Amino acid sequence: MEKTWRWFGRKDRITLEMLRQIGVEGIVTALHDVPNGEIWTREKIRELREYIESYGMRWSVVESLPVCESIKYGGADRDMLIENYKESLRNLSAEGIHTICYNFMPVLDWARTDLEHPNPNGTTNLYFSYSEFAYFDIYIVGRKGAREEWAAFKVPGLSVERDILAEVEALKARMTPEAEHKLVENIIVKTQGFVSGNIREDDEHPVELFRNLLALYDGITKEQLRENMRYFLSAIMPVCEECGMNMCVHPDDPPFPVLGLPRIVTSAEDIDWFLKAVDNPHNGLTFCAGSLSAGAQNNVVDMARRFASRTHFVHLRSCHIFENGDFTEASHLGGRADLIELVRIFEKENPALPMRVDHGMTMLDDSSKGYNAGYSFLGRMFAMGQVQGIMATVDRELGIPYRITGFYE
Ligand code: DNO
Repeated sequence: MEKTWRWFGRKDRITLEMLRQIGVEGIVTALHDVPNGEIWTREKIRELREYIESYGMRWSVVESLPVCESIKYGGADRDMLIENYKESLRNLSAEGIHTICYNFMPVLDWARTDLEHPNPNGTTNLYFSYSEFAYFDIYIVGRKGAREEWAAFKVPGLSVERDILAEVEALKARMTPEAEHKLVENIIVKTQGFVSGNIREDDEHPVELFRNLLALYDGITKEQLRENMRYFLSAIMPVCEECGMNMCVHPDDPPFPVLGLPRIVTSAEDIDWFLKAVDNPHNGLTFCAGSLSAGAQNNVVDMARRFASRTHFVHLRSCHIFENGDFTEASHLGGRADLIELVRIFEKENPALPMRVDHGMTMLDDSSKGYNAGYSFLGRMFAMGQVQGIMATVDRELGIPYRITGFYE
């Protein structure tokens, strides 16, 4: 696979010069300063592409070309927004970029409750706790019907009994305003802005904004959301065919419904649905092993075998699910995702497939640097080293040449 790295543009503290030294071949990025829904112009795309190329790398993948909420819930202006999307696709293709990662998650791009959960070795990782999430839902957002839903809650994919409401009350007894503020920051602020999500770090009333966003989806069922995804994909496929664009949807993270919102890219059944609903090779998947492995229902290796031929982009990361269903991000050599087997599957399928190491632990100096949540430098570099080792070993096994970049050979 092509070794790529998610880079957040010129403002990223992690520079292209640093990435050149650690074996990165391709860059995954976006025009983060263009508001969602606006057309990405050729000039802006070219300027960033040339900057990346001046460091000896290429712009391999766009992550993300965001799909506006209105396209997701089927608002009055969706056709206009889809036209803009098509224009951006044409412009990207004219500049030689042909792989587009996007998501179809309503409101919240991804969710964690703790961004600095300690590992036994003193590093930290991202963490998802059901009871903290339920507390946020019931007591901070105050969503109608939340309490009833949590009363009937079953941990997805596991047969463990859990009285979430009792856990939420226990949390409430020891909650402080600071801890409450932190929960808001973790769930809807710090994880969102930098990925072109709906809420930015400087929004003054994030919870209010969030409630308004949730309201847009009143009455939108899973079936309706699926229809809206089918509508969007059918509309853009002719442009994708005409200019050789590969669309690859990112799975929902975490892969289960949250806050009463439907989620439609969570499991093998879901993936099978959207691939068949618009059965075109340009309609494909970002195989995010981390997001998929956070769902106990998912056998990630089986899914990779099944969907490899429609996978256009790979995210390598792995999750550990605790007995009560909470999950955290595991070592890239451990957890549920079996990255060694995944590398074998994808290297056999297509050695040119772009792959990036996803989320790394925060280790050593990382914590003082203020990196985006999940996107540390040393932790990700450590994972990148592990993945390069896996790739070199698997490639030798398979008789595929492994590319070492930056050294005399
Ligand atoms: C989080 C990322 C997501 C992803 C988008 C793709 O770390 O994996 O924000 O980039 O969902 O559209």
